[in-house]
Amino acid sequence: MSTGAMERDTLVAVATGRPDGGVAIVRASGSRARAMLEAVAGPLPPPRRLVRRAIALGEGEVEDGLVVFMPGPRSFTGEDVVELHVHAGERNVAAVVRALLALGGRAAGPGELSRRAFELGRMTLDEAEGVAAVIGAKTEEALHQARRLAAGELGREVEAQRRALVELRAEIEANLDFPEDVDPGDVSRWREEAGERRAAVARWLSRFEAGRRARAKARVVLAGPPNAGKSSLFNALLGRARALVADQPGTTRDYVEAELELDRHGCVLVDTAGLRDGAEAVEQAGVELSRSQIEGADVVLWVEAADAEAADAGGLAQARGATVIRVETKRDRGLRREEWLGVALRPGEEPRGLEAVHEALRAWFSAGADEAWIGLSRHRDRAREALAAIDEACEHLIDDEQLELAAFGLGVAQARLGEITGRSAMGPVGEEVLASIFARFCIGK
Ligand SMILES: Nc1nc2c(ncn2[C@@H]2O[C@H](COP(=O)(O)OP(=O)(O)O)[C@@H](O)[C@H]2O)c(=O)[nH]1
Ligand SMILES: [Mg+2]
Repeated sequence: MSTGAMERDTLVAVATGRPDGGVAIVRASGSRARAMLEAVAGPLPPPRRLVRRAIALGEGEVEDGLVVFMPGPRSFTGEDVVELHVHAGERNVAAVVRALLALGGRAAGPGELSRRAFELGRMTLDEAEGVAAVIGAKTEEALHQARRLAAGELGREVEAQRRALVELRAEIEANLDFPEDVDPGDVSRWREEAGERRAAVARWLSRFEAGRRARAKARVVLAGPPNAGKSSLFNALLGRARALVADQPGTTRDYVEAELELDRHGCVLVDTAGLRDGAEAVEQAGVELSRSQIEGADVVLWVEAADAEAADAGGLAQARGATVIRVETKRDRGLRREEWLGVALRPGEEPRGLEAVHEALRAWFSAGADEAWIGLSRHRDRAREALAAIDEACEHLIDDEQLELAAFGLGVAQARLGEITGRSAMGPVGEEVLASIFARFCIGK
């Protein structure tokens, strides 16, 4: 559209999801938004007030809906925004969208509205990522962290460190013209200051894993020899009979998945075929699947029965970084592995020991949960780079001879931190990065 140089085209998007409910919201953002609203629904209502209007869709078609006008810059995008709340339903919504497009709008792509909000200074990049995370949250804890991110908690913390680096660098640079006049006491003070910034960033990084673990939907894989009671434990943990249980070994061949929620955490519980060698072809294929499940596990519940000899636990070698929780089943038949958790899940009897297994899983999730850093992996990567640059700067903060290099290192660190919020004049975020972040958003956001 060839409008004025500063003028952006007006985006039109359905803001509500699919499958739709009773109401759908069609949103328009841009310089033409208010004219669009006037054209379809008459005089502009007072700002931010939802009013009922007859919405003219062309060819005499009229929709009865609610409309709201949110003048920029106090709107989601920072531009004039209008919303039409109409009856949901694919055809009806499409008709409303068509009417707005006919008035000079352009259909928005994924994340385009959020991107405008970022470009017009309504949101920082980390906050926009927080909004996307709220929408994508699969567990309560993920939602909780996402809300904090969207509210700017991470950005403020990062910005405080970035500002401190800016000040430190400015102080050092003020001395660059006459480095020989620099007081050695100043150099060691600068070094100390840089060390504090370093420690703050290192602390974020050390808490990243705890944050990721707390919000992730972990894969908890039940594994062990055939007939150990894996499927029985799987069903008992879920509280329903999902997997087949039988007294002949080799019953479970494919792996079976089910969702399990523990407090604010979610996990995918996976029951697998018992590990043994020399089974016939189909079962052997199942054993191979088990091994790859163990490989992808966050937690392995390794199961052996109290009435069985120690099994070959070689399969556990596949459990890369996973935490292994050992459970002895059939405790009603004896006790062989005292230090393991124990359960008795005799068919038809009250299950015993389940709570301890749930508890062990909860403990895994909440390990360091109060310590959780809400940064996403993009934030972690930039923080790592900032840390390396501060380290480099520290190496040069030994005497008056390398101050320029030290200042340079601090500049790099400050730019990397600036990329987290996208607000730094020193570290412009590249188009590619922006495109990849906003492409993950949904249309209408
Ligand atoms: N007595 C007793 N039998 C159990 C227990 N857990 C499982 N079983 C029985 O052991 C057999 C194998 O159980 P299953 O869960 O299919 O084992 P899987 O092959 O490891 O999946 C079935 O007959 C179960 O009823 C238990 O705690 N006590
Ligand atoms: Mg089984």
